[in-house]
Amino acid sequence: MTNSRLAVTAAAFGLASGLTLGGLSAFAGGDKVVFPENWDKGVLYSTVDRYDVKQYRELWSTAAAVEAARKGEPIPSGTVLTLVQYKAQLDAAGTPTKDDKGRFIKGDLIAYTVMEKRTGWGAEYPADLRNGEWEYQAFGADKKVNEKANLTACFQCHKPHEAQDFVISLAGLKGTVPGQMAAAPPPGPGVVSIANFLFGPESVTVAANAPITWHNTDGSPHQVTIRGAKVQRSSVILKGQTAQLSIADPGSYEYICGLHPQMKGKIEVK
Ligand code: HEC
Ligand SMILES: [Cu+2]
Repeated sequence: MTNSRLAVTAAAFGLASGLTLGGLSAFAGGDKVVFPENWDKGVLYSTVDRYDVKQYRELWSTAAAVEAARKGEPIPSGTVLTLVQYKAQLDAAGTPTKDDKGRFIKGDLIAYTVMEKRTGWGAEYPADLRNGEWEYQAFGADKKVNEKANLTACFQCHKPHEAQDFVISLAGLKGTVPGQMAAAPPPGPGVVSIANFLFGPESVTVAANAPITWHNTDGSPHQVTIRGAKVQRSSVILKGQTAQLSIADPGSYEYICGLHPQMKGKIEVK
């Protein structure tokens, strides 16, 4: 009796909440990822200032993965990548304060997100969601699993990065993050600069089929994703890099950053 009532409730809830509940049962694989107690014994391979959420983030890797990536070899089974989220320290106006290198300053620890790769993992997932042999898990500052985390979203957001084994910060792991900024393209009607997690100007007007150029000045990667009947995605744009897209049909288009969906811009095609 109790069991069948539970089943009915779960089914009804599943209909109402769609992906989330489906996600919980489909992604029970997250339980395979235990808290990486030795995360800070590995390699700190990158830090990220997140202007959008006012966080300072550290990206840690097990040593063997850094070694493999720097030799151009595949990321080995047993790799654990730990993203540690801290609040950025803020001034009285709520703006992140910066150190003498212009970087955010670490405040309170908020949470950890972890991805772990092991031979044979992920085989049970549908192809449109599977991230190779990676599993994902989220932990609170207390190192306990964050039961409210939507693990489906981890798979969805990392999925477009299949060509780099789903590791968005792979350039950092390889140590190929460009230290020197490439020259910014000369200003023009279709040129957008990305700085501090903002597109500037926010709105551009271009002719049909004319190139629109984005130049990233942030330490964090970005990826332009234009919405419309046909979704267009740029490559992942690292610091100092540019990417170009063009649109054939006149109209108004909205776009976001595929990595930070709260970043928004507009394109008018005449
Ligand atoms: C909205 C898109 C998005 C979602 C959802 C997302 N990530 Fe990520 N993830 C990123 C971006 C972008 C980076 C690069 C670092 C940064 O900007 O913070 C990243 C980096 C990481 C890294 C460091 C290795 C790498 O791939 O660069 C780990 C570990 C990670 N994410 C785990 C998770 C886990 C676990 C979840 C789900 C709880 C998750 N992510 C959900 C966008 C996302
Ligand atoms: Cu972005």
